[in-house]
Amino acid sequence: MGNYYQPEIECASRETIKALQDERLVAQIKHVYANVPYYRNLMDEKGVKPEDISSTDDLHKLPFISKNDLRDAYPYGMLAVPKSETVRIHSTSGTTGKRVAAFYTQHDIDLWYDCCARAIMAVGGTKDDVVQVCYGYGLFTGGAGLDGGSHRVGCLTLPMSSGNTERQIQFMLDFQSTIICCTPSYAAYIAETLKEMGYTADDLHLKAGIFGAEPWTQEMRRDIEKSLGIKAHDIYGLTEISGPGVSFECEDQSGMHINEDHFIAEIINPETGEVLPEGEVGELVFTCITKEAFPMIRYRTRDICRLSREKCSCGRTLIKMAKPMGRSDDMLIIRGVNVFPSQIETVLLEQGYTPNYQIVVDRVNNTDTLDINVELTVELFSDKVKDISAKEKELAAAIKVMLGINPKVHIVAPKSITRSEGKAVRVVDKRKLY
Ligand code: DLL
Repeated sequence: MGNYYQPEIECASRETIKALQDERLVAQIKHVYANVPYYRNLMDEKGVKPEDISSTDDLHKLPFISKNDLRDAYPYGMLAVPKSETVRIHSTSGTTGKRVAAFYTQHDIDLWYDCCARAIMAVGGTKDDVVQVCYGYGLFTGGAGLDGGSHRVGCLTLPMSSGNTERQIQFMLDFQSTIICCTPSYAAYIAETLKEMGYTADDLHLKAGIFGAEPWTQEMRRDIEKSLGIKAHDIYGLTEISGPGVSFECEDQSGMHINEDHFIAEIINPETGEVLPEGEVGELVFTCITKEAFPMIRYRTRDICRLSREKCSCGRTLIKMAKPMGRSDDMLIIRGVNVFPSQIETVLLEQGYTPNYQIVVDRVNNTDTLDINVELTVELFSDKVKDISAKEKELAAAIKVMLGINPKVHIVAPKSITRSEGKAVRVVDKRKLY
């Protein structure tokens, strides 16, 4: 028997889930049509009425919405309940344009925490665990979500937030934390600091990590697992759809189970909007069927991945999404070639480098340039300039094989690339300045 939080849903038959989704979708569309003029207009423009939606098979009739709609409707234009019914706001960092604010009723918060509790139990969490939450607290959803989930499971919760890395490690040692939650790039930084402080994974009591909020590769997973002595699990979510826990990885570590009783997932062709058959790679779209305050309908996430209904060894029947390879708007087009930063990360880690790297794209004389700065590791240390330049060439050649274009690799001094305590900034695209 697996470690489930709500087995009646997590292991439900397809028919049960489909029936639940049908019923909830119909009610949700009535709710938004009646209460959100912005949606009503979009549906009217497309000629769809709530009566046209009788099951998930009708989902394709509904209009998409995107971040631009949220920006247009900012701050209160998408609210589907009276303001007096809401109890919380969370928000994105808003680095590109206006921020996006999401609202929650108490019921929305309760369901969100349940989703995060499922994620914690899926990595083996029980009330005997000590969960150290090192995602940021505040407007970011990471801290609040995993904190709420941890309480639901009954774990002893350490609400650390991110940063102050030596203190994180001290608490980890003192309170014998067993589960750690943070971004994968911060987990790598914690592992590096642990070593510098003279400790090894054996000094810790950690058994599992719940890492998400940014793309990370399988190679990075293996690195973190080794350096912290844990099993590293992925977790996915976005502020607009509640936060972490939209989907979560189980012990099988083969993709993330989507909480389908709350969110319906579709994969579309990002160019045409056409719904793609299961198994194809495309843009992930979510419809929230239980949200009261801020129900996103066919929300385009820009995340690129694929869905799979293959049977999972954990016993859960919830559909799985693959690790998103990046956002369509993070994809770089360099000399006409599509490049995801995660492809470069794969090569760097395979070649024995650390996940401390930076990608710089520029345009010189009308030609795109790709420069990759990566830190020299102690193991690869060499003080001969000749050796360094040979290593740079070797790495550039391996990246060329992966991408099909030639980068310029610069091996830089250890610790010279800024470490991340939250979401890592991997790419500097100077072309955007023009
Ligand atoms: O990052 C929510 C979250 C917090 C998820 C903690 C997991 C853990 P936002 O700041 O709104 O919300 O960013 C959402 O981050 O559209 C993806 O592009 C990316 N993302 C989130 N999780 C993953 C993941 C939170 N596991 C955006 N793998 C999403 C890859 C991820 N990308």
